[in-house]
Amino acid sequence: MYYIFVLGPAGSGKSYLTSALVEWLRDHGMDAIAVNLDPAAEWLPYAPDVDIRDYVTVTEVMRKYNLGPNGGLIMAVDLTVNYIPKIRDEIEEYRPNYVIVDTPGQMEIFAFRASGPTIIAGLTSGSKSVAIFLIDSYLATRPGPLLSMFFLALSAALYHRIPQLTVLSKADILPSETIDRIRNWIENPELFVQELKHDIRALHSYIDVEYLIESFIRPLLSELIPVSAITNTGLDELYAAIQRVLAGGEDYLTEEPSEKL
Ligand SMILES: Nc1nc2c(ncn2[C@@H]2O[C@H](COP(=O)(O)OP(=O)(O)O)[C@@H](O)[C@H]2O)c(=O)[nH]1
Ligand SMILES: [Mg+2]
Repeated sequence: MYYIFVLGPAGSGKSYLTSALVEWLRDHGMDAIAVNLDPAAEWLPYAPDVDIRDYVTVTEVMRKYNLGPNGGLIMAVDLTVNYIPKIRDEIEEYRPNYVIVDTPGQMEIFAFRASGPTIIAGLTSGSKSVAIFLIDSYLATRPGPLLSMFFLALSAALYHRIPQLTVLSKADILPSETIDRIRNWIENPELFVQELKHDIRALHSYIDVEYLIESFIRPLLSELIPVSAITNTGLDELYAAIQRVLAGGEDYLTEEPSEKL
């Protein structure tokens, strides 16, 4: 059983990608289940097989503890830790090949507080896992906002400590030349730095951007995989990258049958 955690800022496309990835895996003959860990989700683009909202919802928590929406979400995510054993039991009953985990909309509450990494470690103990960090195409066309997203991706990886892939989500909104330009930035950071210096003039006078990129961002971001959850473009490339992390490039489809024997 392999875990895939879908992470990214609010609105970056986590729930849509969860939906598309589960469908894609099923269409390719694998048993995949979708787990919703967002206690604030009102509507999801997929039917979750396992759902934290069966145990905790933000509305209940807000009422019970007299909290506003932000306090309610923090409390609800913290309370999720108590339900890990139950959620694990539910997941194990399905005996899936892949468990795709959709995480709370507000990633700072999930990824940057103790409860998020505790939930990830508690769910995956003994299973291989990978995180997919989504960078929204809307924020990737200019070097400045893209750099902020790189930092966010790096910060998330430092907290959860499982291997992480970086995805350019909603790639269908960008022309292919723009995607090529962004990918070129990743492959040639000196180009990225040049354009970044035009984009954020104030930055390079006191921060050594080349050093930051080469030392911190490049090792994490060896590739940026453009994916669309609307057209399904890039899901095959994403799957190949997931394979490289989880199964060392072996074709899992033929190497290891479903545990449902
Ligand atoms: N064009 C386009 N829009 C998308 C895609 N994925 C998600 N969206 C839109 O982005 C919005 C936020 O997506 P959602 O998955 O709910 O984001 P989340 O908060 O990260 O879970 C939704 O209203 C979708 O319509 C995509 O691949 N392409
Ligand atoms: Mg969502």
